[in-house]
Amino acid sequence: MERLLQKVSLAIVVMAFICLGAVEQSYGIDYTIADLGTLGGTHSAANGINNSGQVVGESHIPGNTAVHAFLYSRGVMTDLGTLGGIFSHGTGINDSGQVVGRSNFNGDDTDWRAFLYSGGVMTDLGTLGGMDSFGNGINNSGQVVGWSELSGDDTDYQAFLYSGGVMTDLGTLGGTLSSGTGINDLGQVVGWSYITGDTAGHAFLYYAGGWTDLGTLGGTHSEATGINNSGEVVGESFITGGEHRHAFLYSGGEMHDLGTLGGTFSRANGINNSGQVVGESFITGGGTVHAFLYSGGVMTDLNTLLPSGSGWDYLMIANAINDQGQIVGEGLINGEFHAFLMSPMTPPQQLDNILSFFDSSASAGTLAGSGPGNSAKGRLKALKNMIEAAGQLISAGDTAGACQQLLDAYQRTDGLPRPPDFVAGEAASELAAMIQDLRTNLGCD
Ligand SMILES: [Ca+2]
Ligand SMILES: [Ca+2]
Repeated sequence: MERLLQKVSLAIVVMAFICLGAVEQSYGIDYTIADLGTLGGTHSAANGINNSGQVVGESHIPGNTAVHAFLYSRGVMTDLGTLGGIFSHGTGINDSGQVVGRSNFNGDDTDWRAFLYSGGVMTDLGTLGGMDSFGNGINNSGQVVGWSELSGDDTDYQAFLYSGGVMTDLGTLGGTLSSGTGINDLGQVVGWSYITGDTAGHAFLYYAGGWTDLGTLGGTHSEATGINNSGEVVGESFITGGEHRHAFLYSGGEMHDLGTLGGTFSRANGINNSGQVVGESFITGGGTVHAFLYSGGVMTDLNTLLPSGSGWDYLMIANAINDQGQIVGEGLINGEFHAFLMSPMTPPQQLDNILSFFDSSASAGTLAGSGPGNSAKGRLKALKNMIEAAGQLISAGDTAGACQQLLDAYQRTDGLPRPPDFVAGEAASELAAMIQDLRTNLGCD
């Protein structure tokens, strides 16, 4: 009888543990987030990031009289200026710090040129014969893709590849219009193109003269926005029924629907070489866009990964992710939409963050030792010792030891009776979640 009861109570504990895990939706990595500020106006947005953490985008200038491309590097946002017109936008950056984008060039705000910014100089890449061109993507060889008008002004345009100082018309999937949106280090280009008869626009993959129609998720139109060095492509497509658009990931010759955060719309904007995808999605029905990260088969609302007390109202769009997992986009902070940079913490940073949270919560009184009098103080100190010991094991490279130490610490904060918790208070459950995140990041389970 006693054995049976033990088994039953163990089962309850195990079930409670599983339920807690499900509710927490622990992603495993804690993040820091930076407000990149503006060039003096009230709005900015980040569109691209390289593997050094340099960011490009666009920002209003003082007085909000214009929008200029910016380059953000080591805490400083630099105005890249324009080719002579009013507006410019930075759309992509490679690992050498070369920036691609578009700019007005002839004094007004109706004509555009693709630009390449390199070594402090912004260069007009010209066109395929018409007036306007847009630069959308760049790879580590400095090859640029975008679209250009073929003749005249505000007329037909097609995808171009700019390589070695020469702009080449890539053509189309059979229709009249196309646009290049991304290029990887192998020179594979993605974008969208009208198909024969101009009855629909489809996402495409172009390489060395060969075109692949990536199809759709069942609806009429699709559009690719990015490609990584494994040839995995992301974008958006109308789904079956034709009414709604969903983010897609094209890999292994198939287009996969990434779903949404709960609403009717999603769109993928970027992918890194680990296959992590970022984008935007309605969270309910047809309203309120939130930035998402899709990783390991799961789409996560980036807002659930914000550090507590970050000051951001919400993160609206994620536009790019680099190979370190750093994410850039646009969110609302203090009543203004600003460019953001989210960076995953390493395990040692995560552990320092846990200790800071521990100390600030203890001094604020939201975390206290459990039990009466001196035993409460002793338990609070004992738990901190356990977390510090885990930090020493991480530094020593003993991941298995750190995992065990962190499991012991977690079980003394998890709200479950066995083993008894060492701490209580409103911060205890967040502390438990942070410890569990670190365990996930270390690959403990
Ligand atoms: Ca024009
Ligand atoms: Ca416990």
